[in-house]
Amino acid sequence: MARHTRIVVLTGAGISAESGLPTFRDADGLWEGHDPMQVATPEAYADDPDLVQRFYDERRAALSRVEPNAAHRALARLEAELGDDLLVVTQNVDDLHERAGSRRVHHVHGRLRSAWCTTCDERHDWSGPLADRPPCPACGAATLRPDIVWFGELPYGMDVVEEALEHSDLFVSIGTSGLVYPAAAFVHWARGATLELNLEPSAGATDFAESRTGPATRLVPAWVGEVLTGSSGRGRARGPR
Ligand code: BV8
Ligand code: ZN
Repeated sequence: MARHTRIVVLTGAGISAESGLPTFRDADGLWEGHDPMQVATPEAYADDPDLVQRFYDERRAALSRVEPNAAHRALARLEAELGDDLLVVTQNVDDLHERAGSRRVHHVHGRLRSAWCTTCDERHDWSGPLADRPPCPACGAATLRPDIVWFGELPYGMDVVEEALEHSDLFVSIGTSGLVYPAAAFVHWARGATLELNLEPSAGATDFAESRTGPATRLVPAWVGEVLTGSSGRGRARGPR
């Protein structure tokens, strides 16, 4: 591989689908009959905090019933080779990237296994429920909410993402429908080559120089193999297909 290639990978729910976690679009899109988009808002939390806490308590509990898959593991392998030249930016709130061995993972929409105290603003690694209003380990207040970015809230670390995309030689989007912003706009922030790996072309497929379709557990290890053996995989230079 010539000059070291700086790669930014964006992942969405599709990369965790084959681990058994429902995506937003499938699982008939409903949670207990609620549109997730309706539960994942500060307004919903103000109106019915128990409902929202239960929504996230169940998803947090479900994490212990699933494992990372070949796509997560392939990205961990790539990080082992590329080190700081790879950054995984994920919309997912699950911890499967980290459990597969990835270290350089940036959760733009938060993490299920983290609780945020709205009194002292501290964040705490958390694996149990929150619906029973446990006290904050720092200030004791019963004001722990899921450390999740809800619709209408500013995603985490947009400056980190913008910086990484500006200096990236390759931007790869995996398992995302490209319907939620600002993540869906990252392809436009990327300065280098662009590649989409998705079960079906996403809403932004034509914004990518190359778009491959298929399951992540097949596409991602194959792409990582190409990068590590230097047989391209570094996507085509910019510009629509
Ligand atoms: C903000 C945490 C402003 C919660 C999430 C511009 C235009 C239009 C709308 C907006 C806009 N700007 C802002 C908005 C509003 C909104 C938005 O985008 N709405 C959409 C619905 C139109 N955006 C926001 O509110 C954002 N905040 O803009 O703040 C602001 C500015 C200043 C100051 C204050 C505020 C915040 C958005 C984040 C919300 N939180 N998640 C939780 O998880 O419960 S978003 C959540 O939904 C996910 O994190 C993810 O981002 C999104 C779901 O998308 P995907 O992950 O792509 O999943 P999906 O099911 O859609 O698709 C799965 C894909 O995988 C499919 O393509 C499928 O084909 C593929 N697939 C399936 N199986 C496989 C596979 N691929 C490969 N292999 C497989 N096996
Ligand atoms: Zn506190």
